[in-house]
Amino acid sequence: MIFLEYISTNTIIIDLDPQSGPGPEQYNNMLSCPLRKGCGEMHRGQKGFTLIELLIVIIVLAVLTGIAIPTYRVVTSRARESAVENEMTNIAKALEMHQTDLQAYPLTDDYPDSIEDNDYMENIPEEDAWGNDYIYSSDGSSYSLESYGINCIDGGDDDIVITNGVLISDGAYENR
Ligand SMILES: [Ca+2]
Repeated sequence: MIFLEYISTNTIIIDLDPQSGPGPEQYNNMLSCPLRKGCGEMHRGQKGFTLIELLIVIIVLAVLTGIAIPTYRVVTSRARESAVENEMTNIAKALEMHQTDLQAYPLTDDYPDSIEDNDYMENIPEEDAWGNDYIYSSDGSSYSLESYGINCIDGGDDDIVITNGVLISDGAYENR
């Protein structure tokens, strides 16, 4: 028979033979242990964390956090950029269908209505993954579709640009 008794937050007695368990005096000493001076102190031979060990743990956690946060940002930025490229590619396909059927791309002022009204694509997204408008311009014979990319301003290696069906600027990351 196993005798398990919880004495305090620091002491658990496991006694496989209740007949040989602590006597009344020992039992009372254990119960009063938290009240005795020095009871909670570390005994000789017991080891705790040293200040250096704690500092090492803190440094390791700081380094891991320093790696994890930038990595997370890169992963999310890359995912958004990839989504924008896919979206723009789908718009470009609709623009090509428009050009094939009507021998012209939609004029700047007719975009996106001319595509949606002719059923080349429904619900053309107006904003990219960063909440900025897609920039479309066309004179009918050629067009440019642009996202300002991660930095949300015109210019820089992060811009994503499709001109006449060709991806001429693919953003900050290599997504394909
Ligand atoms: Ca940009």
